[in-house]
Amino acid sequence: MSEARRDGVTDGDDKDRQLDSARTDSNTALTTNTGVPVEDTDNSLRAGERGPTLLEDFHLREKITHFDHERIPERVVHARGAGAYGYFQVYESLSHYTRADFLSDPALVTPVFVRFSTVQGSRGSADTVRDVRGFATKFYTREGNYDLVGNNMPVFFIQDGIKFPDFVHAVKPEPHNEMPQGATAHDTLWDFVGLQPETMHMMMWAMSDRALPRSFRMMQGFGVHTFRLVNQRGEGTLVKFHWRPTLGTHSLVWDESQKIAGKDPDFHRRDLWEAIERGQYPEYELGMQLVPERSEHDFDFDLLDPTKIIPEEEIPVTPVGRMVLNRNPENFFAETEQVAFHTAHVVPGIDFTNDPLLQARNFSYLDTQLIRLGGPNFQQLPVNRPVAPVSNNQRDGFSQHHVHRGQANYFPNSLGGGCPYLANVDDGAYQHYQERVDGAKIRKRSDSFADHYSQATLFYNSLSEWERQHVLAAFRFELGKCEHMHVRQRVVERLNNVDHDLAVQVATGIGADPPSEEAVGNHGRSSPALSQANTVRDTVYSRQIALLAADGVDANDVRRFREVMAERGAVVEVLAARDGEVRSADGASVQVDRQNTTVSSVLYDAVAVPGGPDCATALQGDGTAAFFITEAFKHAKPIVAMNDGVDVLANVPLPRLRLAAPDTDEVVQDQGVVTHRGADAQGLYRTFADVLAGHRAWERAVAAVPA
Ligand code: HDE
Repeated sequence: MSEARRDGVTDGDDKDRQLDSARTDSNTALTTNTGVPVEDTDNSLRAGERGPTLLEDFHLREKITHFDHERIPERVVHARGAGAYGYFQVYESLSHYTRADFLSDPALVTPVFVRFSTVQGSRGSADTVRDVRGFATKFYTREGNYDLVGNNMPVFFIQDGIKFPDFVHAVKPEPHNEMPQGATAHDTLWDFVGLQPETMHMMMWAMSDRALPRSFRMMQGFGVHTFRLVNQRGEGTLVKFHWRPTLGTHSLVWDESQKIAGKDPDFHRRDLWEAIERGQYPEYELGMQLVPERSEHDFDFDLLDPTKIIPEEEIPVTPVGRMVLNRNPENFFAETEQVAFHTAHVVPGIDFTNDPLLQARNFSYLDTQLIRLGGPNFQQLPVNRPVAPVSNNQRDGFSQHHVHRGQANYFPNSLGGGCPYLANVDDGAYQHYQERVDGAKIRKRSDSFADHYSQATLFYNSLSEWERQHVLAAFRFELGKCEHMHVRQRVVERLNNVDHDLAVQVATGIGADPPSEEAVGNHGRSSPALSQANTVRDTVYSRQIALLAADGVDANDVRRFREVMAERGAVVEVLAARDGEVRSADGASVQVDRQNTTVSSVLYDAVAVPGGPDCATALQGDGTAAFFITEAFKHAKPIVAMNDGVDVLANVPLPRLRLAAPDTDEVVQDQGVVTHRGADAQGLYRTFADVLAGHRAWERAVAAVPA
């Protein structure tokens, strides 16, 4: 990474300055790990040119040994991830609710590191699989690290952490043959789901478009559990955390996701990295649903049950602050792989509730990190180190990096001057919320956790028609991959408790028996905030547009389209059959950004076809270009054609569309396909930008499109 960019972006960030002490550049002569210069790293030391290698070759042994130990265990879940640094700033003081310093001072800029992840697949799996996404944020506050370890869905599969190993075993690749990778579409998961009805609400989310985010920059984050804020007076307020991307919550479609998994398995990782390198920093707003302690029991579900949301129509989400991610890590392993998040990393003013899933998490993260990061000193790793001072008597262990001075390593002591001494509340000591608890030791789930279906139905009812179609298709796909008919059948019976019509339609698609009657009537309630149809749809910022070009292209069309889209923050890439440049109709050269065989329509948000008669003829005769357009159409992507480019659309295998006719100046928009012929294309650009801001033309009928 260039120094100039880093300096420009990160000046004044405590964490960045701290990381500087750990950054190294390999810009001297080659040395061993002990600093001895090396003159030959290609030939091992041997007895004679063709003789055996000598044990005394310390350089060979060190080099190979280090290599042999380069790998650490991957995370048991969330193994595949991508991270970025940035900052968080609260809008107004929340000191009424919490004593957390970073939430109390609007002038304070708190450095953060965020890691996004998939859950099921291993480190090398594809980004665009159908899965939940992790959204974990580490706030390096002045009072210590606070981790908000969330997901992009607001509920979870199970209610009690003791079920987590069972759930994860069921969802991971099957134990006998380690298949499938990065996929939930297999028997063991659905066997578990059918037998464990508390999964149903989350399964509705997992079968929805939420499981196919267009980008990490376009997905929500949720803390899932109900947490507790505690103010200076020790008063608690129950809270659910929400992250909302400023670009809106948008998704891919399933066929596209599967193809991207082959065309660019790093799709989300690359998108995050490139957006930050371009200076188009991902932004999220932090929101809170705040519930006074006295209202804890005012709901028809239990706030401690992590399979439930609080509908936003009941408790609105209050926007409280903003997070911007503006710096890529410099070393994937050192930072993104070694970062250690933990729900129990809290700061004064943030506390837990008795959610049984959260309680188990508070045990699990440290436990797993002890083995993953090789011992108890992983908080000393650069990415994990707090910017707050650390001072205690915890000593020794593998890879101890500190040289603790002094004789006293115990408390209380007089030999070390009584240090480290105990902090009091005024010094910012953490104090646990004094919740009254009283109960018999018992292994029993509360009856208030018993309703597994009402909110699954609420979610389904809240979706738009196209979202419901996607859910139906997802159930049919996933269950269609299950070999055991009884596994399919049991899930259908469960679905009948969510929505009878859905259960019947799923059953019909997978050869199962449709339930003959409703299990329970659909309660008919909905929560519009849950539908992606109601997300932000007014910006094309950072959207990727493929412009198809060939010799004879109208250079003006290319230049003006590029300029207008760039003004709006969209990125246009010129694709052609070969790298370098194409010749325009008037003999000028147009720079090609990518050879079209190295990319695919699935990697773009929209397609543009410029004018130029020869270009149009060439594109019509080019199967790659024709398929590009057809496939983009299939995936409901906006398509724009200018002048002779309109003829290309008329000649590729698309359903009948209304297109701009010759000798008219009309901008025609039909199912997200925008066309125009004429010199003044401002109206075309405007209409196209509106369609693109809407993400996809969901009204488009695509079933018959051969792509
Ligand atoms: Fe996690 N989870 N989890 N989880 N989780 C881990 O910790 C666990 C749960 C989440 O980018 C592990 O360091 C249990 C809910 C994220 O590094 C592990 C239970 C939510 C990440 C673990 C849950 C999450 C993890 C694996 C049920 C959303 C990735 C490696 C009681 C609110 C963090 C590690 C990163 C990672 C345990 C349920 C989110 C094994 C026992 C609910 C985003 O400790």
